[in-house]
Amino acid sequence: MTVLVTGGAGFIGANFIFYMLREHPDYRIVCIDKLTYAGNLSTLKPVESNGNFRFERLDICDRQGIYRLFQEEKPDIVVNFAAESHVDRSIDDPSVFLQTNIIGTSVLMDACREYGIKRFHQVGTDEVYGDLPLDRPDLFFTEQTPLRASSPYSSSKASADMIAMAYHRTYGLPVTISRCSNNYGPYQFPEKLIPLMIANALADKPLPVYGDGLNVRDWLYVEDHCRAIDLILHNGRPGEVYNVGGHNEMSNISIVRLILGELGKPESLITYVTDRKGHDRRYAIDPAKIHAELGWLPETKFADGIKKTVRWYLDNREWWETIISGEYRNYYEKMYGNR
Ligand code: TDX
Repeated sequence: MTVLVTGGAGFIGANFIFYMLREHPDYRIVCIDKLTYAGNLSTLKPVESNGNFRFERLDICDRQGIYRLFQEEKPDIVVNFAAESHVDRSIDDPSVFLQTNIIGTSVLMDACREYGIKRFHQVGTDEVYGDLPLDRPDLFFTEQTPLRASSPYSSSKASADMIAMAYHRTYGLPVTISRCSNNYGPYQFPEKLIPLMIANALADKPLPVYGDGLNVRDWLYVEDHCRAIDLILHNGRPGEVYNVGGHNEMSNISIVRLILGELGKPESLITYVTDRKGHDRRYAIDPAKIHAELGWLPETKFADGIKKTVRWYLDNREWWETIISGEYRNYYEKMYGNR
């Protein structure tokens, strides 16, 4: 079985590769990644000498390159993690989001049509459903919730989902889609809430909380997400969407306080800054379908997952300190300098 993993040098893709090589030691994993700012080859160091692993630097928008790779590798399964994923960057400049997330996905699926495939899995996001109000804790996103994306990022992901389903219906491509809630864990790029707050707290820098800090996200440990995708690949039904999330809603401010507590840093570091434009209020997944059909439930409790994550960032300072000392510094200045 050959699995092509796109975006495998990014946070969730890399964790998925580790998971698959561990759980399916007889599978061949071919990873492609454009190596944008968010993709880091050093992340894949632990598997680079594994005989069942191949890496190639390749953009999913590069049709010729993708077709050549399909000819060479004849993948049985494609799992598409490759995406521009940071909402704030998409507000600053949507164009690359549309290019990679929409056009790139269609190029991959064209290659699947051309060369044949057992499964094309699109890694989606709960953000395609828009947001829920804070005062209706009884509401959750189900697979039937209408798409109502708010940001350029989430609308590009919603577009990709619709195109994937169109390829299923029109060409019979065996497509599945997962829509997961916010992930956290090792190797997450420090522009995202949890690693950014850990890095700032360790440097005694202000922790920039957007708006009133009461926005709610539904957090899932990355390995639980990887297991969900593995189950969908093997037992999920083509043409189906599976929501993935663990009923673990938390406000941003409570996460920030928890991180400060873990690190023994003072709450005086918390700084409220201008809100994100169009900021989604609350995400909350109803995972009933994946639980009923595939038996999936999250295994890592948030209290344990966040401890493991903080520990990982403490033990792997070189990984993220290299990142925040480079090009990312310009981004940070631009986003937070005058906020
Ligand atoms: O500095 C910050 N301060 C802050 O208050 C940052 C970076 C974020 N926030 C808030 C905004 C959100 O309410 O924290 C929350 C989480 O923010 P992000 O980490 O940027 O994630 P989010 O916008 O929720 O989107 C994430 O989850 C869904 C991923 O980035 C997406 O790729 C995924 O699809």
